[in-house]
Amino acid sequence: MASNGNSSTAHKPRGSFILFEGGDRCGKTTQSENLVKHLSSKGVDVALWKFPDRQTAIGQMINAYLQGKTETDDAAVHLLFSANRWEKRESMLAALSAGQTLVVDRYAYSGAAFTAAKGIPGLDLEWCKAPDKGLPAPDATIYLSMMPEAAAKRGGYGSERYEKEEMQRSVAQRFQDLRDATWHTLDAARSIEAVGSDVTRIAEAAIEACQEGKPLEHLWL
Ligand code: Z5A
Ligand code: MG
Repeated sequence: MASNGNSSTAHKPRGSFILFEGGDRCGKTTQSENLVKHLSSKGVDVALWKFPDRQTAIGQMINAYLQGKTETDDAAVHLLFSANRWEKRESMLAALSAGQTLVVDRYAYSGAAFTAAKGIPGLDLEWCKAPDKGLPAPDATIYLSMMPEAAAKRGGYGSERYEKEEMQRSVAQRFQDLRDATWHTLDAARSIEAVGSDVTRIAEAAIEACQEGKPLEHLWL
């Protein structure tokens, strides 16, 4: 049947996938929450996501590992973090194609950076990236850059497994190896407001590009 051309059949532009990455205490959660508030106030359909998603059965295994309640083989826990993203893939694609913008607090770049930072023979960066190949790729990755020593001054690191300065330094190096065309590096040692105004500019440009038809890409293929 031919379309009658009314607005109910008009194509709605997809939402944008805006990702925050960076080390511990650099301000990812602060900035992602502020961005969601700002976009909502402008009428943008937007949701905040976070990885690991500790609510799922896989996420609960990850949570126990991060809190030091269980010991898991490093390769196995890496695959759990990746599976935690794959189990959310369909709902992520559905939200984006329904026009919802997703602001995401950590994703596959954290996955690869943290495991590769352990320096375990065989678990190099390429091995670490492999299980996430083909996942939806972000339209903009906002990397909040900060010296681990400075981040530690923000109330100190927590008590979870990776929250140590030496580990954070190694992670920061791996993040540099993962930079790609989606990457925007911001100096996260500035005020919340100064970082936030750069974040808004990057996010609004990413949303506009998606509205103009930028296709969704896939990670590391
Ligand atoms: N991990 C992994 O190994 N593999 C994976 O695949 C994934 C993750 C996805 C869970 O992280 C751990 O899982 C993480 C990586 C690993 N381990 N580490 N490290 P998480 O996301 O649950 O926790 P986190 O992000 O590392 O820590 P965080 O405390 O949530 O940091 P943040 O979100 O970047 O910071 P924040 O909460 O927004 O801010 C921290 C404090 O600083 C807070 O008091 C703020 O008010 C303050 N703040 C924020 N911005 C500023 C500025 N600009 N000036 C001054 N003070 C500020
Ligand atoms: Mg956080």
